[in-house]
Amino acid sequence: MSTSATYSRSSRESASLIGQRRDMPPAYTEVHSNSTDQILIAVMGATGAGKSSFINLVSGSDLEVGTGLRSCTRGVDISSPFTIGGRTATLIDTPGFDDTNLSDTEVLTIISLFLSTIYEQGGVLNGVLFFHRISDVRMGGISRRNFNMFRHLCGDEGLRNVVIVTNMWDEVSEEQGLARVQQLANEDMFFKPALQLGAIMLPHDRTIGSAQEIVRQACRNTPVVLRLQRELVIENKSLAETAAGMALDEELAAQTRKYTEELQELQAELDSVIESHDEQAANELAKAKLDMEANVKRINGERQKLGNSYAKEKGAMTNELELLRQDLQQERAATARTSANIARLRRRSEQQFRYDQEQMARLAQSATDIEIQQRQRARQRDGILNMVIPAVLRLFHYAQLHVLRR
Ligand SMILES: Nc1nc2c(ncn2[C@@H]2O[C@H](COP(=O)(O)OP(=O)(O)O)[C@@H](O)[C@H]2O)c(=O)[nH]1
Ligand SMILES: [Mg+2]
Repeated sequence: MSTSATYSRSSRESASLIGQRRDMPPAYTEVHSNSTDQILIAVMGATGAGKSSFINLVSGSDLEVGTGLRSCTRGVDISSPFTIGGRTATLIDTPGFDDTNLSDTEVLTIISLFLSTIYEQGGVLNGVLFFHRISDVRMGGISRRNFNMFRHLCGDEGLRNVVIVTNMWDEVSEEQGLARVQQLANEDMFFKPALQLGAIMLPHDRTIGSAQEIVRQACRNTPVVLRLQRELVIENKSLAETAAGMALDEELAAQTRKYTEELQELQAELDSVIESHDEQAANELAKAKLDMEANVKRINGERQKLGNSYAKEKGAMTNELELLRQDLQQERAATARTSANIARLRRRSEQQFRYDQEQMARLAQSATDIEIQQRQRARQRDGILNMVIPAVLRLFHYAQLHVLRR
């Protein structure tokens, strides 16, 4: 039996809503928003947290779902739009900051490109879902890193539209799950600060009902501009200057420091084994040193990328969008021309039809007139004949009488 079935109603209710209700005034709302019946929700969290599965379940989409530890969301993915509470919702799937195909810099760049572009195009997020596996024994490195990056890109102001979704309840006992919820909600190093700033925590038990309830919760929000959107679009910062960019750069810098120290230690060891002529140890250390140098190079490359890839990609994306917009305009103009031509043709054929009908009516009338005339003429002729013949007959009669009399 699935453990989700044993996740009883009362305990689900007790865990169902943790965090403050959002009757607080918006900390930072922007003037423009999606049309009121359009809902846009971003879904974030570590790789394998169940984001794509959730999106597929609630929207009927067919996004790729992971089978092992490898991630499959390459960049941002968009669900099919679906109707909920009479409104049309679209969910945005994002890669986690532990992706097997993308570096963290690439993940942040992709999320930044999406968030800034959608905001520039007049779209705002009604909510952000952060997925956390309740089956994780503790909020380990990956979950914590993902949540840290998430906190930086949402900012305090974005948290009131955040739902922390706990899932994979079928992999823990009810007691374990509820104890973990309490721990996550009550400890400063976990979700407590976010919950105090307006985020809420809801469980997802893999049923469509719980998925819809989570989406409905996000539909009730007033759309909010996330910190990363404000920094990139309104304050025109570079990605490296944003809170999320700085946090990631700090992490990369710490990694560089660590690798550089290890490299120095390796070098010292290598010097001593070279002195002691231990060739095998020297070879092993030289190889370890090469690996470490490659690590330092990779991390430095990531830091450089963090400094310039967003601007480069953003430029390319803006050009692409401009071309698409032009294409769309041309298509719209062509459609408008075609519609005008069709309307003109329709008017003309209607005119022609009316004209033809009038002509036909006129012809029919003429035919009737001719018939009438013919009938009249026939009647006249008959009349004339009727008058002439008796007259002729009479004349003949008189003439006859006259002859006979002679
Ligand atoms: N046991 C269990 N597995 C789940 C649940 N949700 C998703 N999964 C599985 O977790 C794996 C990763 O899911 P996926 O949706 O690809 O996660 P993503 O990387 O966050 O998009 C897949 O094998 C899913 O079938 C759940 O609630 N319980
Ligand atoms: Mg996925």
